[in-house]
Amino acid sequence: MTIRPILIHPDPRLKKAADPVAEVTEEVRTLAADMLQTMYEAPGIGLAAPQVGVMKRLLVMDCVKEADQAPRPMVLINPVILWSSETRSVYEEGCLSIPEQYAEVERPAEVRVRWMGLDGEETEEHFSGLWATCVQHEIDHLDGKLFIDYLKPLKRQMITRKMEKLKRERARA
Ligand code: K2U
Ligand code: ZN
Repeated sequence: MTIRPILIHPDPRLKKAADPVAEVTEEVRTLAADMLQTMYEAPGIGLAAPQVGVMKRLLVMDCVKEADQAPRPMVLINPVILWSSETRSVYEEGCLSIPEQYAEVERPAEVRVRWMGLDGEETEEHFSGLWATCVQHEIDHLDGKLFIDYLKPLKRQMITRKMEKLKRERARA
Protein backbone atom coordinates (compact mmCIF):
# COMPACT_ATOMS: atom_id res chain seq x y z
CA MET A 1 0.00 0.00 0.00
CA THR A 2 1.15 3.51 -0.77
CA ILE A 3 0.27 6.91 0.65
CA ARG A 4 -0.60 8.97 -2.39
CA PRO A 5 -0.20 12.78 -2.61
CA ILE A 6 -3.48 14.68 -2.22
CA LEU A 7 -4.17 17.37 -4.85
CA ILE A 8 -4.64 20.89 -3.46
CA HIS A 9 -7.32 23.32 -4.79
CA PRO A 10 -7.19 25.02 -7.30
CA ASP A 11 -6.49 22.07 -9.61
CA PRO A 12 -8.45 21.29 -12.81
CA ARG A 13 -8.69 17.62 -11.87
CA LEU A 14 -10.72 18.58 -8.78
CA LYS A 15 -13.30 20.30 -11.00
CA LYS A 16 -13.79 17.51 -13.55
CA ALA A 17 -16.44 14.78 -13.33
CA ALA A 18 -14.84 11.37 -12.79
CA ASP A 19 -15.51 8.33 -15.01
CA PRO A 20 -17.50 5.25 -13.96
CA VAL A 21 -15.49 2.16 -12.94
CA ALA A 22 -16.22 -0.57 -15.52
CA GLU A 23 -14.92 -3.52 -13.52
CA VAL A 24 -13.11 -4.17 -10.25
CA THR A 25 -9.56 -4.87 -11.42
CA GLU A 26 -6.42 -5.44 -9.36
CA GLU A 27 -5.57 -1.79 -10.07
CA VAL A 28 -8.93 -0.68 -8.55
CA ARG A 29 -8.29 -2.81 -5.45
CA THR A 30 -4.82 -1.31 -5.03
CA LEU A 31 -6.22 2.20 -5.49
CA ALA A 32 -8.88 1.59 -2.80
CA ALA A 33 -6.29 0.24 -0.35
CA ASP A 34 -3.95 3.19 -1.03
CA MET A 35 -6.83 5.66 -0.60
CA LEU A 36 -7.82 4.19 2.77
CA GLN A 37 -4.20 4.36 3.96
CA THR A 38 -3.87 7.92 2.65
CA MET A 39 -7.15 8.92 4.34
CA TYR A 40 -6.22 7.48 7.76
CA GLU A 41 -2.76 9.06 7.55
CA ALA A 42 -4.08 12.55 6.67
CA PRO A 43 -6.11 12.05 8.98
CA GLY A 44 -9.49 12.26 7.40
CA ILE A 45 -12.87 10.52 7.41
CA GLY A 46 -13.36 10.43 3.66
CA LEU A 47 -11.40 10.61 0.38
CA ALA A 48 -12.45 10.56 -3.29
CA ALA A 49 -10.26 9.22 -6.14
CA PRO A 50 -10.01 12.59 -7.96
CA GLN A 51 -8.31 13.97 -4.81
CA VAL A 52 -5.37 11.66 -5.54
CA GLY A 53 -5.51 12.50 -9.24
CA VAL A 54 -7.41 9.39 -10.38
CA MET A 55 -10.52 10.31 -12.38
CA LYS A 56 -12.56 7.26 -11.34
CA ARG A 57 -15.93 7.20 -9.48
CA LEU A 58 -14.57 5.60 -6.32
CA LEU A 59 -14.58 6.93 -2.75
CA VAL A 60 -13.53 5.64 0.64
CA MET A 61 -14.78 6.71 4.07
CA ASP A 62 -14.68 5.79 7.73
CA CYS A 63 -16.63 8.18 9.92
CA VAL A 64 -16.27 6.14 13.13
CA LYS A 65 -14.83 8.77 15.48
CA GLU A 66 -14.98 7.03 18.85
CA ALA A 67 -11.53 5.60 19.54
CA ASP A 68 -13.08 2.70 21.48
CA GLN A 69 -15.20 1.62 18.47
CA ALA A 70 -14.01 -0.63 15.65
CA PRO A 71 -13.20 1.33 12.49
CA ARG A 72 -15.57 0.83 9.56
CA PRO A 73 -13.57 1.36 6.35
CA MET A 74 -15.95 1.59 3.38
CA VAL A 75 -15.19 1.51 -0.38
CA LEU A 76 -17.98 2.85 -2.63
CA ILE A 77 -17.65 2.33 -6.41
CA ASN A 78 -19.99 4.20 -8.81
CA PRO A 79 -22.13 5.51 -5.90
CA VAL A 80 -25.61 6.92 -6.69
CA ILE A 81 -27.82 8.91 -4.30
CA LEU A 82 -31.28 7.28 -4.62
CA TRP A 83 -33.10 9.50 -2.10
CA SER A 84 -32.37 12.60 0.03
CA SER A 85 -34.39 13.73 3.08
CA GLU A 86 -36.32 17.00 3.12
CA THR A 87 -34.77 17.78 6.48
CA ARG A 88 -31.35 19.36 6.17
CA SER A 89 -28.41 19.61 8.54
CA VAL A 90 -25.54 22.07 8.81
CA TYR A 91 -21.99 20.88 9.41
CA GLU A 92 -18.71 22.82 9.59
CA GLU A 93 -16.94 21.09 6.72
CA GLY A 94 -13.28 20.85 5.83
CA CYS A 95 -11.53 19.20 2.89
CA LEU A 96 -8.17 17.46 2.55
CA SER A 97 -7.75 19.30 -0.77
CA ILE A 98 -8.41 22.67 0.91
CA PRO A 99 -6.34 22.34 4.10
CA GLU A 100 -7.09 24.37 7.25
CA GLN A 101 -10.21 26.00 5.75
CA TYR A 102 -13.59 25.33 7.36
CA ALA A 103 -17.09 26.65 6.66
CA GLU A 104 -20.68 25.73 7.44
CA VAL A 105 -22.41 23.77 4.66
CA GLU A 106 -26.08 22.75 4.68
CA ARG A 107 -27.02 19.40 3.11
CA PRO A 108 -29.87 16.87 3.33
CA ALA A 109 -29.65 15.25 6.78
CA GLU A 110 -30.18 11.68 5.46
CA VAL A 111 -29.49 9.97 2.13
CA ARG A 112 -30.00 6.52 0.62
CA VAL A 113 -27.04 5.48 -1.54
CA ARG A 114 -26.46 2.52 -3.90
CA TRP A 115 -22.96 1.49 -4.97
CA MET A 116 -20.84 -1.45 -6.10
CA GLY A 117 -18.42 -2.94 -3.56
CA LEU A 118 -14.95 -4.35 -4.23
CA ASP A 119 -16.69 -7.75 -4.46
CA GLY A 120 -18.60 -6.48 -7.50
CA GLU A 121 -21.94 -6.67 -5.62
CA GLU A 122 -24.47 -3.80 -5.61
CA THR A 123 -25.35 -2.56 -2.09
CA GLU A 124 -27.75 0.07 -0.73
CA GLU A 125 -27.52 1.84 2.63
CA HIS A 126 -29.30 4.65 4.46
CA PHE A 127 -26.86 7.21 5.92
CA SER A 128 -27.56 9.85 8.58
CA GLY A 129 -25.44 12.14 10.78
CA LEU A 130 -21.77 12.61 9.91
CA TRP A 131 -21.86 9.60 7.54
CA ALA A 132 -24.56 11.35 5.46
CA THR A 133 -22.56 14.60 5.34
CA CYS A 134 -19.37 12.75 4.44
CA VAL A 135 -20.81 10.56 1.68
CA GLN A 136 -22.43 13.63 0.04
CA HIS A 137 -19.13 15.56 0.34
CA GLU A 138 -17.28 12.65 -1.34
CA ILE A 139 -19.86 12.10 -4.11
CA ASP A 140 -19.60 15.85 -4.83
CA HIS A 141 -15.86 15.29 -5.40
CA LEU A 142 -16.73 12.66 -8.06
CA ASP A 143 -18.79 15.36 -9.82
CA GLY A 144 -16.02 17.99 -9.60
CA LYS A 145 -17.79 19.89 -6.81
CA LEU A 146 -16.06 21.24 -3.68
CA PHE A 147 -17.67 22.35 -0.40
CA ILE A 148 -16.53 25.93 -1.14
CA ASP A 149 -18.87 25.92 -4.16
CA TYR A 150 -21.73 26.23 -1.65
CA LEU A 151 -20.26 29.41 -0.11
CA LYS A 152 -20.79 33.05 -1.11
CA PRO A 153 -18.44 34.10 -3.97
CA LEU A 154 -16.36 36.46 -1.80
CA LYS A 155 -15.71 33.75 0.83
CA ARG A 156 -14.89 31.22 -1.92
CA GLN A 157 -12.44 33.64 -3.59
CA MET A 158 -10.76 34.36 -0.25
CA ILE A 159 -10.19 30.63 0.34
CA THR A 160 -8.96 30.08 -3.24
CA ARG A 161 -6.45 32.92 -2.86
CA LYS A 162 -5.17 31.39 0.40
CA MET A 163 -4.71 28.02 -1.36
CA GLU A 164 -2.85 29.67 -4.29
CA LYS A 165 -0.49 31.28 -1.76
CA LEU A 166 -0.03 27.93 0.05
CA LYS A 167 0.82 26.21 -3.25
CA ARG A 168 3.35 28.93 -4.14
CA GLU A 169 5.02 28.49 -0.75
CA ARG A 170 5.03 24.67 -1.07
CA ALA A 171 6.56 24.96 -4.56
CA ARG A 172 9.39 27.10 -3.15
CA ALA A 173 10.05 24.78 -0.19
O1 K2U B 1 -13.08 14.65 1.19
C1 K2U B 1 -12.26 15.11 1.99
O2 K2U B 1 -11.55 16.06 1.71
C2 K2U B 1 -12.20 14.54 3.40
C3 K2U B 1 -13.16 15.35 4.22
C4 K2U B 1 -14.42 14.59 4.39
C5 K2U B 1 -15.45 15.37 5.14
C6 K2U B 1 -15.53 16.76 5.07
C7 K2U B 1 -16.52 17.43 5.78
C8 K2U B 1 -17.43 16.73 6.54
C9 K2U B 1 -17.35 15.36 6.60
C10 K2U B 1 -16.36 14.70 5.90
C11 K2U B 1 -12.54 15.78 5.56
O3 K2U B 1 -11.52 16.70 5.36
S1 K2U B 1 -11.84 14.57 6.53
C12 K2U B 1 -11.34 15.65 7.90
C13 K2U B 1 -12.50 15.84 8.83
C14 K2U B 1 -12.54 15.01 9.92
C15 K2U B 1 -13.63 15.10 10.79
C16 K2U B 1 -14.66 15.99 10.54
C17 K2U B 1 -14.60 16.83 9.44
C18 K2U B 1 -13.51 16.76 8.58
ZN1 ZN C 1 -13.07 17.08 0.34
